[in-house]
Amino acid sequence: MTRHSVQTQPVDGQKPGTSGLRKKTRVFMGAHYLENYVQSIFDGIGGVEGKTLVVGGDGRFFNDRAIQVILRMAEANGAAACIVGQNGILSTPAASHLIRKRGTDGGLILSASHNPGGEDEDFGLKYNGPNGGPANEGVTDKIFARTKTIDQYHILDAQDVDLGAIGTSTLGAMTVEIVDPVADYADLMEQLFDFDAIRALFASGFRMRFDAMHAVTGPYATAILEGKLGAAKGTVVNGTPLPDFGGGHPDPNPIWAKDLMDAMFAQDAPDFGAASDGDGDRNMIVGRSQYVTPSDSLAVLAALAHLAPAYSKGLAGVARSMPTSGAVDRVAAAKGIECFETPTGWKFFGNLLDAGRATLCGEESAGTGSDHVREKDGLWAVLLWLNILAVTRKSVKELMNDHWAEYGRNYYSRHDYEDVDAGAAATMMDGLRAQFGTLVGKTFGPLTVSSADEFAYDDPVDGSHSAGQGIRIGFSSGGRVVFRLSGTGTVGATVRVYLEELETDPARMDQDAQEALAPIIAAAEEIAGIRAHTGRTAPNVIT
Ligand code: G16
Repeated sequence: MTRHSVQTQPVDGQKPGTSGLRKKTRVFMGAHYLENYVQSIFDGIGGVEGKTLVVGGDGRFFNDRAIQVILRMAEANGAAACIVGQNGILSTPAASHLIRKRGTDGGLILSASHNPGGEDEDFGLKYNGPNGGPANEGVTDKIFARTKTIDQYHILDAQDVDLGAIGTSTLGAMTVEIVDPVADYADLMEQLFDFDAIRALFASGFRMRFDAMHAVTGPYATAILEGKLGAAKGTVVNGTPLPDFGGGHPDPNPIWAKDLMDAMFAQDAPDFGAASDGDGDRNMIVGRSQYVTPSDSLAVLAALAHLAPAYSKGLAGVARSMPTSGAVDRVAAAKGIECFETPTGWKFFGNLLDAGRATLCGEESAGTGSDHVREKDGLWAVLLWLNILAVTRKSVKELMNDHWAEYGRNYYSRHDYEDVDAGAAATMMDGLRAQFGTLVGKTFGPLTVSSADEFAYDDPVDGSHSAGQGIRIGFSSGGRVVFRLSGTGTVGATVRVYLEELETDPARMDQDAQEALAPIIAAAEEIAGIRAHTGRTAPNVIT
């Protein structure tokens, strides 16, 4: 086995987005592309000499090939050891846990999350630091800077490592440890939640459907729900991870998890439904005939987390991304705990979690998590819901109605315009910025604008400043609209329009969300000119 230093030159567009670098799989498969990025990560974090890294991914097409390259490059860069999930599999939260539990120097997670997988679809790679969380902007800036100057990478000339065989071997001078991807994670869940209570719930005849969407949570959900908690066989559907996710779009929302929605709104619907995404960090919660928005889910979990053993002493604080609804703010206010509003991206929660300022965090994009790891965690959210259902023995519908009666209801919806011309999207955003000075006081139907600005964040822990994090327009009704460009798309621009209206009248808690939001939707169009700019008459995806 010999080590090589390969001469290379920078390639364009290796700027990590909201969650690492995401590109078409064929781009990652192109000459030197993956190698350049891996070397840039290694260089950007100050080298990996003597370090131990966790490596794993969501099993999508190219996952296994890319891991072989990463292992050979880690060796050639002097890494001491890599801990790899069996067959290259690790859900994002399981990777985060492993990094923390084993005290490693971080890890490389291969995933494009909820984006489709396959040779013609998407691939991604990100670095998580020793705290188990996504690298902060200071680190990703260094990685990006290196992609622009890179002139060589180092790689070992060697045979493939057998990723299927659990145990320890060596690759050159580096130790490679292949671990069961589920075991440590399942143990952690058992420490956090009352498994006896959940077991009793299932034993009482409670029925559940968990749609793993042919993505990474299948083995985790099967082992925990069916294996440890006694849910009936067949509770987990689409439970085998496939390189192309069965041709589906592993994004747990009512559009892409339509089969689950149909099952939950059918006559013989189970009591509880849930789904997770490509890499297992997102979740969707749905009761019998009751969809729960991610923003509402965060609020309910914040209100009732104390029913689970790990959170029985209450929460230090909560945090949500700016476009997430204010439902959780109302819970925090009632409980007298701090509530933080951060930019979109899980990395912004890291400091708050590390500092013990926030215990629970969540985002409208179907991510919820706590300080047990430093990533959002789909199955964790499902288990916390199960723990709450087991203790209260209420239905999801009853829990939601109780919640809205107590705290008010934040009607919420997100309208996405995907693959829009990037220039047109930027022009639309500039057009909004140009109106900041004149919007306040203007009326749109029944609504009066009360504020208009672009969100910027000063991290309360390290003082770092993040600007340009989404345009928000508030209305005196308590409603608002937020405009933001996605940081995770791989083609063109995706315009996200986040719509929210607060309802505190108990007689008006049962409306259809799109109807309740109709005045805000109309105002958003009038202010931004979405149709004219995007050339679209309607959003591609409404969640
Ligand atoms: C990633 C981040 C999330 C963030 C989401 C936003 O999700 O991890 O924290 O909310 O991106 O996506 P966008 O920029 O497209 O709105 P994931 O699940 O793709 O890793």
